[in-house]
Amino acid sequence: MAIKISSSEITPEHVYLSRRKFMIGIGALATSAAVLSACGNQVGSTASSANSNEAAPEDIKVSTNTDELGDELTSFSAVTSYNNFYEFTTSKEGVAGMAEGFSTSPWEVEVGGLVNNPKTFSIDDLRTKFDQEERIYRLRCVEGWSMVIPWMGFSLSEILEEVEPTSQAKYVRFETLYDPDRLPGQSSRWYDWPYVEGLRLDEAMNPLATMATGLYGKHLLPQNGAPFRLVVPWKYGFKSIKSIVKIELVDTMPVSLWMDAAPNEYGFYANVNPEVPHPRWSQATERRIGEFGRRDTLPFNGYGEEVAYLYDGMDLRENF
Ligand SMILES: Nc1nc2c(c(=O)[nH]1)N[C@H]1C(S)=C(S)[C@@H](COP(=O)(O)O)O[C@H]1N2
Ligand SMILES: [Mo]
Repeated sequence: MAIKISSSEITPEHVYLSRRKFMIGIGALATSAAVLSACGNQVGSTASSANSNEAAPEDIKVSTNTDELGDELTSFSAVTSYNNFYEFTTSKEGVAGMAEGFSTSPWEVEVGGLVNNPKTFSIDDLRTKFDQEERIYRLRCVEGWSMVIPWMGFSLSEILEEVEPTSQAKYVRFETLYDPDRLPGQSSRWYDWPYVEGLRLDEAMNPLATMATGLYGKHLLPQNGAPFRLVVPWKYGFKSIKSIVKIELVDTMPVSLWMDAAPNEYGFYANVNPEVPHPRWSQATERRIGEFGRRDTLPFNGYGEEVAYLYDGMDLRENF
């Protein structure tokens, strides 16, 4: 079954930027209008292989076909062919092709900053030192679409316990590989590369905050953030930063790539919240890839029991 995703249902994250960035963009790019409309067209095109299992390899393994709410897993082919990964391209259907052959070995992840015991892990360390579990989570993109993905990985807290944050550490800052030769999207001047994301330390210590090394029982493919990415299931998908090379404990709130690009649109917390619209569209409903129609978006993406305590007493409209 092929599904169509129309541009009216899915608004791309990248089409509008803050006024400041927009002015820089116009100066840098004489053809900015053409670039914007080209991006719009790409998003409106068909995700032809989404939810078709035809291309699924033999070795994909899952223990169950649903998540804890009974929602069906999104097909392997949709999870690996409809992606946001701007280091390759802003075309969701284009990422997999562009990312093919991206080399992830050797790969090292430096964990340091305000810690007693800084460490550099190879990807083999990360796959063998920490028990890899299947973790089935919903991924809700800020654009209004979602998937259910069977990740392989372990809690971020396990790495943090190894490096021992000091009492000054308040936030965790993550960085994607910066290498424009291998990640051609990093030549785009619209964004301040590398991709950066962050969590408050107590959010990072919540067991749902996951470091993923695989999905469907296989190592991650490049389009999904190989070899090592963050998965924060209660926050919009852009917090789940891909292809991480650096994790740093810091004392001030990190500025993410999206906060830098459009601070009025993308906040630090980015908790999934149907009651707080994005400035340009509602967040009340979402399109589950592979389904027709829309379903209601759940507060904290359905993980409120596990995470709502983190925000007790906070105004989640102000801290969006
Ligand atoms: N480095 C990096 N990480 C990223 C992105 C990106 O462009 N670059 N896109 C984010 C967005 S917007 C989403 S919705 C998810 C998509 O993850 P998936 O393609 O594995 O489904 O990755 C997030 N992590
Ligand atoms: Mo996203």
